[in-house]
Amino acid sequence: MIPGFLSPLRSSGSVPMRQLVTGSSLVLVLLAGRASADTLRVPQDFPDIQSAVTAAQDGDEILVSKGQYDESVVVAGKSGLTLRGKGNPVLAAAADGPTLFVSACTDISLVGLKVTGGQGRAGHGIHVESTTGLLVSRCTCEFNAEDGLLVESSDLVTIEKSRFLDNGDDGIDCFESTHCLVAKNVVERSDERGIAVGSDSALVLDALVTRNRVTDSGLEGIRISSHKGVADRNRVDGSERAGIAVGDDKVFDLTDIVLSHNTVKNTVGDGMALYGTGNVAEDNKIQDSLVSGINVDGDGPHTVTGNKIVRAEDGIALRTGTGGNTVTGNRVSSIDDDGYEVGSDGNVLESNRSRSVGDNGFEISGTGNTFLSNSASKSGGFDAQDSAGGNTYESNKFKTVDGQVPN
Ligand SMILES: [Ca+2]
Ligand SMILES: [Ca+2]
Ligand SMILES: [Ca+2]
Repeated sequence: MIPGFLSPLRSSGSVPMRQLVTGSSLVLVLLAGRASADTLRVPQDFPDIQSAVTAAQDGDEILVSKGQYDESVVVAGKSGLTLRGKGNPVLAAAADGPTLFVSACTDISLVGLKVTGGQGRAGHGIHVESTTGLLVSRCTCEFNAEDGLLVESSDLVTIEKSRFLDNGDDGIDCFESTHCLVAKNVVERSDERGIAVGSDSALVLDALVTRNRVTDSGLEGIRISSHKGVADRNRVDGSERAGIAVGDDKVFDLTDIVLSHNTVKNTVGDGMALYGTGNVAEDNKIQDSLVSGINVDGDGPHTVTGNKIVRAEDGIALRTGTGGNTVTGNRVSSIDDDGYEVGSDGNVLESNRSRSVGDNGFEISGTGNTFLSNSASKSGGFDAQDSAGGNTYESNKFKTVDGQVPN
């Protein structure tokens, strides 16, 4: 279930931003108003990138040849500008602050650049702010003190086919920005999050994070906060917190976020964590989580369906939050403690399976829950144990039961 709101972005992931924003009459008028866009060559026509940027007019392309450029570049107030590297030129910061700073621009493309050495408290590789229409494609951002790429307060952003390695904060951080497509990137060894998309306000993000490979993140592999976002078909391996998280336990104003068809492995925290209300985890594969495969918290009702979880402390945990969640068609196996731990109230669990768990298949301490057509086998403790009572059971396959579970 991928909401349709992203279809214009999704169908054009590799199309230059100029085409993505053809709805912007401003861009078309500017492009049509010149006889032809110029190509400015660095270092052939201009000794450094900054002097080419300063000279560039709307619609120009700056072609940067192979080599290392020790500069911190500022692109401000430009429209329709492309910075294209030929032969993987390296842009290395010359001062504190971001290596490449893009501010208040329209329709900017950054293609084929390696950006490194961002220093100090604002030492991001690429920092983009207040820009409409951004394409970052086939770039590498590595060894920057802060984020590899920080995009703030911007709209219509495509980040694709790029690499974000060994950055001191997040690999990719889209903050207070809308219509962000983050696709087919490789993100490794971020000190904090691999990919963060979010807002501190109630911003509707319309974000899609898809087909990225995120490895060895110091906090969450992927984190989405605020409203309306999708993480689909990503592969996350190795996170010190959750592999993929909707917000965290401090941010509860989170809705309409879908995590689907992702593969998550080797998390020190939960495989997936759902906070907020009205979010979805479906058809994910999660293995080797040191805490829960999926941890469901927040105000509910969340939907957790069709997930497969192997090797975790608990399979699916509904131990906190206000409950009211729908949990259907999940399979958990080779779990250290409980397959499903249900501590909150008013949840519906239907057609879930638990197999080979150290303690209970279904461990229930909440009330007002409904258990329908679930099954458990090879439980070290009981297939189902209810220490609270006040729950409804129908058509479950439990061989060993304890407490308030009917025989
Ligand atoms: Ca950050
Ligand atoms: Ca447990
Ligand atoms: Ca237990």
